[in-house]
Amino acid sequence: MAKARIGLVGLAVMGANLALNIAEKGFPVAVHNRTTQRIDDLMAAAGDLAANLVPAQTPEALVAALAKPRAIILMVKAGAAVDAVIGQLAPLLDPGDILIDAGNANFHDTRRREKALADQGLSFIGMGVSGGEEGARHGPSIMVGGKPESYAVIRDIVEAIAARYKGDPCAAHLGPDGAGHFVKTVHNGIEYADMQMIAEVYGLLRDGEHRNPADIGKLFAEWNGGPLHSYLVEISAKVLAAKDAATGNPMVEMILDKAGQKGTGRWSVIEALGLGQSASTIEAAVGARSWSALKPARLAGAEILAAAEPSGREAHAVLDGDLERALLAAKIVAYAQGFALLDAASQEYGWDLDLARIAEIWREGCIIRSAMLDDMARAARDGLPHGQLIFAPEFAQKLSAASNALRRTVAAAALKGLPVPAFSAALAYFDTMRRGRGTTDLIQAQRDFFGAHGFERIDGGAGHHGPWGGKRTG
Ligand code: NBP
Repeated sequence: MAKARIGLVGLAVMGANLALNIAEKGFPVAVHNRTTQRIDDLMAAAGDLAANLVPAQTPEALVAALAKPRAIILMVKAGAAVDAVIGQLAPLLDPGDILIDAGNANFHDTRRREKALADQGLSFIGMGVSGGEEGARHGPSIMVGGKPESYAVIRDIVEAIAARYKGDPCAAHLGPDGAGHFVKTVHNGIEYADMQMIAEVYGLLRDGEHRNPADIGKLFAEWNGGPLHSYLVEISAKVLAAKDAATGNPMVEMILDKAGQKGTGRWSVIEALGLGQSASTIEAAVGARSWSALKPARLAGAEILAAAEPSGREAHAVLDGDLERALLAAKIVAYAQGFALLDAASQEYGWDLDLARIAEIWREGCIIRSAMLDDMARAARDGLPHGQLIFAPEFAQKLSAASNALRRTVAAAALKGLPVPAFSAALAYFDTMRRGRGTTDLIQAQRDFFGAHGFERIDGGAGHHGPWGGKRTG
């Protein structure tokens, strides 16, 4: 058999499906997995596509099966597994060969690996892949970071396997070293916020309006036909309609309310803070998942804090129309914060990220695909006023029109005693950004009082001190 065009290591859910996708697009792909049973399983399940798969039982066999320059995709667990596989493969490769990490790596690791491999004459591509199992098999969104000349070697394969939006592949080379993995991280951060906001709507309807899951699911299905059209709203409708086969109960009610997280949401928040930003909607979503893990404490809290049950007298019903607009407004803020974070990182690391292109490759294939992304791409192409998506005319108008619905929703939630951390964060950001004058004049005064930090005066000049005198501590 002729040499394979590309190799793939790691045949769990994502890797196996990506291998089948590559094979289906006509590229011979050599496949390897540490536990070799997975290789046999893939070959057995591949059907006709097995003709384009080259099983390699060892790393040596994998390398021997590849045409030069060799390109090998790693689709193993993020973290130590990636370093382990690189450690096995790198000594077997020649200068000019390319390793491509397609897992959810922390972009700092990607930058480190790129440097280390460059010293050995090897190229390293950090490639974020979104779309889950289905996306990997039939077309994910692919965010690439690395040297353009390395990407040129695999570009035809990447574009062939990616999702398409009206014919345009949802794959792009976005910048050097860690740029692709950073964009994937922020994608996941936005995903966290989007999922949390949808869950907040569910909570308000379930606990505030006593609606059943099937009914709430129908509402999401309706919304999916309008401006909220998105993969996450669509699957939420399906999830809420599903029944548990064992009990006949709504499936969602049989699921323990404790969510896991693997790191990308948290990394978005950490990076945002490190860059002097606050992606507060993402932070709220990450925090909500952490609180969800405190199940025993929350059960205890329900007893200990029972006296704090709100009277509910002042609370008004949350209207479906308000919720739809509130979700739209909050989602715009989450995406805007994500884009602001991308922009800040782009400046910090000199990546020159094209925000419009990023929005374009998120239009299909990825988990946050939604009708809004095409409009966001257009707004970013036109240039974001002050770098803010929420100031782009179309979004400023949408957000302003929906803001009172968001306000009523957050107010009703507060009066009913129902937590809506992501909605609240979105509203606070919106209200902060629409006020020219904030309250940090007092903070500056406090800082000067105890620490002689000095402040700028509104009538000019920095380094002023207030007339507080006395003893300063600090
Ligand atoms: P997992 O993240 O569960 O990783 C399992 C794979 O890693 C197996 O092939 C396993 O080999 C291999 N592996 C491990 Br663990 N340690 C290894 C080591 N020391 N040496 C060699 N191989 C090792 O698989 P996944 O869910 O398919 O995800 C793969 C990557 O894609 C991850 O980075 C994930 O974050 C990312 N991702 C996942 C999704 C999703 O929806 N699942 C979506 C987008 C991105 P073994 O079979 O021998 O144990």
